[in-house]
Amino acid sequence: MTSKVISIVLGGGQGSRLSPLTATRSKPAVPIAGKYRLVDIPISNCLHAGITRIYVLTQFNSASLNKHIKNTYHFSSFSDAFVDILAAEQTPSNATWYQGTADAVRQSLHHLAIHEFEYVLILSGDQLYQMDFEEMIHQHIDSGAEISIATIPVDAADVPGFGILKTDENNMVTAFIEKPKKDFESWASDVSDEMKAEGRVYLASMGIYIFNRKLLYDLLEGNDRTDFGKEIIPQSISEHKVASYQYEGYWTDIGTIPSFFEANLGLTDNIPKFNLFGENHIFTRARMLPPSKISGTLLEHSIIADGCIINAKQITHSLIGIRTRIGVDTIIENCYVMGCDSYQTLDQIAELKLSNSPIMGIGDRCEIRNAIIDKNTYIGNDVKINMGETLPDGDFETHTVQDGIVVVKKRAIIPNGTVI
Ligand code: ADQ
Ligand code: ADP
Repeated sequence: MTSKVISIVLGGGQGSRLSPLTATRSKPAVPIAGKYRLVDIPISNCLHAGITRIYVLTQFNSASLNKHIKNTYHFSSFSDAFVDILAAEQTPSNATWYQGTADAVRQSLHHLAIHEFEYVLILSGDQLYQMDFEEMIHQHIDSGAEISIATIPVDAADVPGFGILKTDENNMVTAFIEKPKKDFESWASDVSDEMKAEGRVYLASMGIYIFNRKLLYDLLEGNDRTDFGKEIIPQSISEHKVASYQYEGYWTDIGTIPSFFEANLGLTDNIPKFNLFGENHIFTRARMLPPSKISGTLLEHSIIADGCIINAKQITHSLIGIRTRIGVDTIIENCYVMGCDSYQTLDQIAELKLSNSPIMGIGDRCEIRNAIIDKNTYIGNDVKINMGETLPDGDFETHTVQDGIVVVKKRAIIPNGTVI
């Protein structure tokens, strides 16, 4: 059945919620878990389900996204599989960026038209989860629905961030409200005892939809509705057969700096909620990197990616991304260090040291806490980040602070002895 499906990954609007990580790259290209990119998550879920025709819609193209997709997703020339990026483009009929999720899909319909398919699976590009789309497709077909929405029970605190819906005894959606801010008690549903015990009694849309081909065209063509959550879905409930596909596994938003940070650090738990080691692992680019070399470091609850050279004193509850270099006596706690795109040569390093300039990576005797360090940064010696009182929010030349999390910007140079 999944051979009749085309998948569309919504790779992000103009939103700056992941800024400054998205300052120079498109959202799907944001690195996650030390060696992957955000887009690898929905793509891997599709591939595990046998859905092999995938479009990634993004507001702007970045070299890193193109390179990543091109170097990662290779298929036999005898198959019809592909992962293609569709960046918002100017065409004679459209001069602007995608106006919203539905508009993004509308603008890509002419690319879909050349394929044979019956169902379109629409996915968000900023969620961490492992879901069996094959089962969802089967349920969609068996129920005779025209639209299916993946749903998850959430608690009252989360309700204002989601589309909330009600279902009948056959799991058909009877009512939908996008992100209600107050007075939503009557939207509680009858959920499993386990969910009830956690106070998760509201059924939220996960922003994952299956549409029957014809209906999707009917809903998008000849109008200018821009959004699925605000317009298309609420307006479809009374006119079409809309099913809920309920999911109770781990699923989390990674579209904001705090949620992105928490989801990444969560991977260092003893038994993480998201399993990188299981059968449904995440695909990514196979790089020819050397193994990591570590000396004199006390490592606790940390993930170290390939190609690192680490001489730190202590790394606790942190992820260290590919090709990271960390100097002696440095302490790193609660950090996601994304790593580097290349190594500096010994000559380059010697030259920088002569002029007392930081070399790529993290220097000696640093202390860094609660931080995301973007790629290709030069953090000098004796740098202290977030070691004092909680910092107020702000945007500075080399870094930002949001909810106490310092994000050091890509390619930032932090001179020796800096205190942030
Ligand atoms: P949100 O996630 O808040 O709510 P939205 O901002 O529309 O909705 O984003 C959905 C996905 O599309 C995200 O991955 C986003 O990055 C991407 N996106 C947004 N605008 C885009 C654009 N112009 N071009 C390309 N991609 C774009 C939605 C639903 C809710 C549901 C939550 C679940 O509207 O009903 O509860 O998802 O997270
Ligand atoms: P990212 O989104 O990962 O920060 P960029 O758009 O900066 O990526 O880089 C695109 C690609 O260019 C990287 O994946 C990397 O392979 C390559 N690259 C970047 N900087 C260098 C460099 N100094 N030397 C060699 N290759 C580089």
